[in-house]
Amino acid sequence: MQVVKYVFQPHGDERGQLVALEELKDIPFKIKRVYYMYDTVEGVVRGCHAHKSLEQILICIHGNCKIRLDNGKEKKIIPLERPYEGVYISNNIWREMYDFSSDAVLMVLASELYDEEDYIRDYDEFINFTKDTENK
Ligand code: T46
Repeated sequence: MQVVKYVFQPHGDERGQLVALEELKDIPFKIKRVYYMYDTVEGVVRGCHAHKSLEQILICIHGNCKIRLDNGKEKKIIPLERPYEGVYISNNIWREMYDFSSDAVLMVLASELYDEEDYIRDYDEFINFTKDTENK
């Protein structure tokens, strides 16, 4: 599985750092939604689902966390530790977010509006969905 990690350009000067993200330029899709999670309780694992069509970029803009990606055949762990780096997650990938530092703020840029119908929350269903998609 190829993991696409982004390193964004910080615009630093004597005042500090600034990162700007533009759709279809820095981000490979039109951004329809932004959400973020914070105050994540120690030991919690979030996510544990896949999406049928959603694409996203995850950026830990403060603190750090880990992302486990699984395409049904292979798993990869991606640490997010810097506010100028992000990981791209396509559809059809099981994701889990864990090991959040107490100060972690995980921001997500998403290609679609929220739609519960797009979620696959059962792992066996995810495996069947990936097989069906491969056979098409
Ligand atoms: C994903 C990972 C990385 C909304 O009302 N609107 C939203 O846009 C989102 C994302 C969530 N919600 C509600 C639905 C739940 O009642 O917020 C609550 C928590 O959502 P969820 O349990 O889905 O959160 P995570 O952290 O397990 O997953 C989220 C995204 O849902 C998901 O798309 O890929 O982050």
